Amino acid sequence: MPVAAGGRVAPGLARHRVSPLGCPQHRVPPLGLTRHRASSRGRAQQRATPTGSAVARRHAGKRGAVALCIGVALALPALAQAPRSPTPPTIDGPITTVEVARGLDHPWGLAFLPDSRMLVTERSGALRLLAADGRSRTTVTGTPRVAAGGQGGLLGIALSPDFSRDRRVYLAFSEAGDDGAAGTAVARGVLNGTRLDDVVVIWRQTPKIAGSRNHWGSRLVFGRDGTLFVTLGDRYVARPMVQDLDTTIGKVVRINADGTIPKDNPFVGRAGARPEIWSYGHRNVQGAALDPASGQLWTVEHGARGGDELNHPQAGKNYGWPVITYGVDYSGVRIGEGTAKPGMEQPVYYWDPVIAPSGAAFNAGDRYPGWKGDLFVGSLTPGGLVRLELRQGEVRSETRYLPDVGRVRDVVPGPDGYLYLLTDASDGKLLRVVPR
Ligand SMILES: [Ca+2]
Repeated sequence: MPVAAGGRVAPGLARHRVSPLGCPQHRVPPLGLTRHRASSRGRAQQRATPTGSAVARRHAGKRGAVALCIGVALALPALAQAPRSPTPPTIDGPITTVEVARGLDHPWGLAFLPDSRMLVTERSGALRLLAADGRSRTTVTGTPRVAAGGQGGLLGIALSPDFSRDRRVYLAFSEAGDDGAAGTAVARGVLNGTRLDDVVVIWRQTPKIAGSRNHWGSRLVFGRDGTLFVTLGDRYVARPMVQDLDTTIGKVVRINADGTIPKDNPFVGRAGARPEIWSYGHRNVQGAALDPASGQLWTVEHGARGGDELNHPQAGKNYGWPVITYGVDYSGVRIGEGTAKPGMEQPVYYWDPVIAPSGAAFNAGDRYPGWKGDLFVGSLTPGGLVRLELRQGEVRSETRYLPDVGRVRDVVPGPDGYLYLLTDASDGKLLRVVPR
């Protein structure tokens, strides 16, 4: 397939699936796609040209169903298609890792205190406080009771932007409800030595869902204005609620640091919509980071098979799940209506095969020459660290590193300018990423 060397994304040549109409997902050769600069997002849009349609017709002539499908597609206004990862090979170098700590039980989230000690959440429910050198640790008491199991437990963590004064720690976790139901929730408390005081749940996903222990989302990211983004999942069995604005299933929400609702949220005052919703149509967002240059939110989302996505969620927009997606169910069954639909956003970029992304961070430091401003994403499967070079809101290239590091659950910049990783294992590690 048309993959440029070195993982460079070949604009307009990425493999595309026909069609916006929900026709069967026949793979077709490149349709002579051209790119048009999106007006507001700076993102490329692509549509079939007459040259492309000739290619398409030639191909489609092989099968009547395909011809019909493409013919109908070309007769309608073109819909944007996102660039697909060229699936570059994982390379050994120019970075490696130094082990800072090990013996962490499925660590999920990492936050650095101002004195360089580290808080690490473990999925089973423990919050560990590690010395700056990683060699000793204590368990923080007073943490909320979590519904651990499946993918759920103690998950994302963030410190208050004003932590040095208020000592507040924010935790995302799976919270039990009635009759076996559970949902993602956000608690905050005050770190006092090795104890969390004044713990209060400031926000709860609604409704709580029974019959699933998966898809909790759960990254916490503070915006520059002090509001808190909480990324969520579709709870696996609640897919029909993702497009329903009266739930917070499959949403990114934005709340104030005390759990109240920012007055400038996009659905404030709209009947039948939850006012905390920032964006919707998400499947399971386990990576999120604020671009240090723009202050805007970027998210990385677990898709179904072939549908992992990089998004740049904007206020009030619909990111499509489960109506549009590049993925199919792991059973092979199609999902939704196709890959594009008016009123629904395309991802900035998607992965097929998937990388099972978890954790994302922009590199703002100077430790890695030439990589300033790049977005790093953890991969659970196949594992390792993915670097995305971004340019004007588009992915310019993708490179994959650390072939032997295993499942990466979180990626966090340290106060020393290095990136730190958590690996997802019963003997999970905290690793510093260093140039080789
Ligand atoms: Ca999407």
